[in-house]
Amino acid sequence: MFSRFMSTRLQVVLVTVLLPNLPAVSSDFMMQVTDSGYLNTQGFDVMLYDNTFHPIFVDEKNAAMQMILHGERIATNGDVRLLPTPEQWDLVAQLKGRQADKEHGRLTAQLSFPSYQMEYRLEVAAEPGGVRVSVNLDKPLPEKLAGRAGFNLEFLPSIYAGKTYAADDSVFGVFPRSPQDAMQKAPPSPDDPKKLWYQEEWDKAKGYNQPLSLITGKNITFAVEDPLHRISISSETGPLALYDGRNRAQNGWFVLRTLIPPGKTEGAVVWHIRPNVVPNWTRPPMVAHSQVGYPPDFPKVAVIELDPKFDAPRTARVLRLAEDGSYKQVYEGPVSASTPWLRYTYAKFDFSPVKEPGLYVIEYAGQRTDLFPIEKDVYSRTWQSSLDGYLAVEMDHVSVREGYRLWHGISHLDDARQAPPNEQHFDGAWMGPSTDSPFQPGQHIPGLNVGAWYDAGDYDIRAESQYAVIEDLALAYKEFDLKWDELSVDETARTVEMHRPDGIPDAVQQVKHGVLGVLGQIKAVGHPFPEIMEPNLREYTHLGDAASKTDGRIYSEKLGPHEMEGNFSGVPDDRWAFTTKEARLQYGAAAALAAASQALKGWDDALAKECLDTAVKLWEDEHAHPTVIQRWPGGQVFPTNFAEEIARGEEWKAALQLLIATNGGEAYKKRILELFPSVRKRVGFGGWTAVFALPYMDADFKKQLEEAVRSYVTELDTELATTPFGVPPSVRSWGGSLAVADLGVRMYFLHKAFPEIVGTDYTLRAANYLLGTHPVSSTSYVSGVGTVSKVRAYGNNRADNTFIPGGVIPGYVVIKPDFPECIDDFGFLWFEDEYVIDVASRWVLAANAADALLKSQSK
Ligand SMILES: [Ca+2]
Ligand SMILES: [Ca+2]
Ligand SMILES: [Ca+2]
Repeated sequence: MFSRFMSTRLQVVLVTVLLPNLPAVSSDFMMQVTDSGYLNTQGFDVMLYDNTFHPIFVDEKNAAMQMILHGERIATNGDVRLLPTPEQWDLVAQLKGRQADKEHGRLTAQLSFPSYQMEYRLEVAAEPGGVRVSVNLDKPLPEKLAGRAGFNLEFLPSIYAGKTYAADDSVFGVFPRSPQDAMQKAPPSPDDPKKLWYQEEWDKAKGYNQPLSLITGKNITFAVEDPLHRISISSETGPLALYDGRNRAQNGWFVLRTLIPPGKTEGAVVWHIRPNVVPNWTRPPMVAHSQVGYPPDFPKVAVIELDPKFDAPRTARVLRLAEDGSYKQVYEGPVSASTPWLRYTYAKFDFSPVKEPGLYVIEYAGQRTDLFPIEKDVYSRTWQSSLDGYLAVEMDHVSVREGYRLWHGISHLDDARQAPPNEQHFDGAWMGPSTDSPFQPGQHIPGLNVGAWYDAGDYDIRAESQYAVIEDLALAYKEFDLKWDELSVDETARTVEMHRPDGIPDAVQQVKHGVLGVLGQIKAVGHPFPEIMEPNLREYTHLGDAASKTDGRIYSEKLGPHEMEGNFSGVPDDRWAFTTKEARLQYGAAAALAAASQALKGWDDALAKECLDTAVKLWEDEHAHPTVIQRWPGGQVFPTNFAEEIARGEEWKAALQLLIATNGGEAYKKRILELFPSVRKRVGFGGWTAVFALPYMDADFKKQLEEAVRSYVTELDTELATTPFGVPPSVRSWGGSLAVADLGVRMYFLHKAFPEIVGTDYTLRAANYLLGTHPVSSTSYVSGVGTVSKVRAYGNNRADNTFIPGGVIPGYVVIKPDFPECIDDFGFLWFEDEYVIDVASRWVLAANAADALLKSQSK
């Protein structure tokens, strides 16, 4: 078999590395099962199925057996898989149960592949110096799975690429920076269970190839030279083979694997894992601070994240950088007592007394932070990249150029074809039994190739995020007089040029770009609709210039697969339009268009009028002929009351924007009064926007809102007091940046309306959080903003391991049960790294809010 003999390019001579004086290595530790149910020794943890594969996205690189070594999650997805390098949608086992046995120091999971009648027990047991991992089958391996089922464990490429490996003391090499392996056919067996249609289609399109292994052996050590990441694995059963998952997909990891042999049941695969655990290792403290710095006369509080076992000094110092490059201590102050949260504890260092403008670092426990300024107006340059950088790059149906660089050409000129009824699509898109559209399934719908933004790290157009961006930017323009102009936008020529002012505010041009997309849908099919989405996974996974994703020509079934004729081609690569009519979108679009009409006034009066007229019409249509609420994206039929609640929330937004846009229209005012009793019960969830109605309402309305805000603030303070950073913690499966930006925006407007009840600190805290004062690391979540920011992120250029200026990442998540994670130098975990357009637009608002508070208080 191809492996070490053909990989001569990887056989490098290991240079003797002179290691610094490191503590002796402990090899006889014995791990214990913690109260929260995983195996632990100081410096090393093993979890088993605290995190499961995702029901829709399947493999998120956060499931099954996982290992955390010296504070980093080095390995994931430890379980039986049917391919050497499985991808996102490939088959995973079903978890039936799991136990943590404290007495025997053992984690167990019961699993099965029902379609193959294969059941087994995965066991991870403490043994001196590491763990024993075993796969124990109920019955011998089904014949169909011979040579296919094996135990896989995936290692994080950002740690191991460029580091060494050694096998059986005879094969040595370096993990490659990019995948370099020969591929071989790995066709499925004809009686494999049927996959979802789009998976089948994609598998066929890609071809059934798998990489050959880099090396094989019975004992393999990774990162021989690196005491913090060195780990040895030996197999008691079949050989270990190391594969590079990136040969198949850019988000692949390095996979170590042993095949399950035929005929065996108990102990079919047995591994012994021996990490190098530095004795008494403690995680260095992480000093979280704002990467853009602090204004002189405002509170300055760094949050210090501590390993509970770390001997934490009680004071920290602030040093000022002089122009000759020397550092001079200007302040030393106490560090507060620390409070526990998840696996770490958190202390605060208040250095508000430091006020002199300058460049500073915080020094704590022998380490220095990144440099940050103290100066006035620290927030004044924090949001522009999100508007004229990231959101510009996301503009669909135009080309976007920056200096010599073309970010992308004119994309999706062939939008879009009518999606068929009853279409269950990937990524949650779904079409019900009726298309609600005058077009035939598969027919081209003209007029959809204008405006709109790519939704996130992918390229679809999703209604809710479009509306949110339009509303955010329209509000930002109005509230903060956002005249920033660095983009040239020509919708007729379909060109956008960065760093080239054209006399029109960029916020206005972005709002216009958004409404062109929304109006295009309404004009084409009669109503706004949920989604324009790639037809297949090959396009969905496309990375690179979106203009090359489709051929830009309208599909014609009269043409052969390689034929083109004028503007038509025989390639069915045009995106699908999911055209369901839904109440939440009728109102959502009305709200966005009414908001846009206010921003466009004076810049494009005809379009402003069209926006308002269309919004009024949507409102009136929906009131005269309410859309039956019966479904939700993804096709699930949600409880009526939930769908109803969502629709009423959108109706509230529409009423509010129409009230403002019509300067107090009676119909909207009446509806606002009807909805208000329920809306004021959810101040934190959109209810706060009632402040925008105040100019049109009486004193009683204001009084009711004031009472609601008063009790909301009490609740919020109690809730936030339990968190180390004073903002909503990120405890779901996707990082919580949006919730924090939203807090910043919400509390700014509430402060303006009720300054006696709501202070300014929430908004500044929210901004400081996104700019670095958060768990895990002090890296700014706004790419390119601040001294150190996230520069490997899940934008559509992620294959280049890079970032889009102004994109805002979701930020840390909690790897269950207690490990907060946001990996700095890796951008392929969507739940930590993926930019989404409405997070960027919310940041434009939140950052301007912080800036405005600063300016108003410095006067
Ligand atoms: Ca998407
Ligand atoms: Ca402009
Ligand atoms: Ca096409």
